Amino acid sequence: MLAKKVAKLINDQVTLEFYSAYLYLDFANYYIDEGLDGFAHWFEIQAQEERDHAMLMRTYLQNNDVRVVFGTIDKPDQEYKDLKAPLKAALEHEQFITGCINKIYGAASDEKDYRTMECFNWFVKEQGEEEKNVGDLLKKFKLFGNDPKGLYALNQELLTRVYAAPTLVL
Ligand code: OFO
Repeated sequence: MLAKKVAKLINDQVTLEFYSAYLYLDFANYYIDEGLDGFAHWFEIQAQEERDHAMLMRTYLQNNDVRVVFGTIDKPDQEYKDLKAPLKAALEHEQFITGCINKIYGAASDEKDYRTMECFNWFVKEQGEEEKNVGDLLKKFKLFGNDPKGLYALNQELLTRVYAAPTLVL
């Protein structure tokens, strides 16, 4: 059985992962509107991964006999002042989510809940990857995004991103 505190943190995280998907789709909406289909595509795949995370955590709770209760998904209400703004917001959001995942891991560790720690090792690593991916994209944008040809090439590169299903086995 999972400790109540650990179960609640994971349950809340399910909603946050769905919010992450919603936020990234909002970024995609913005880029579609700006004519940047590659940037939109990149965030649509990102959103798919976030939905996967939510579903994995949901299944993990259910496998451990925890009743999952969905929370309210907040409205993404950001105003994007320029093309770089969603990239910066994405990095900040990933850093925030890393803090949430670390909190779950820390609570599991306090409870000597080795099963949850084992499962969340994957999410800890995944957050490292996601911070790097969006951080790298932000760097590229800063280098090439202000030149129309550079922006076009970057947009084309982002169109090639391929969705990969999560490797975590519960
Ligand atoms: Fe859910 O992986 Fe980042 O946020």
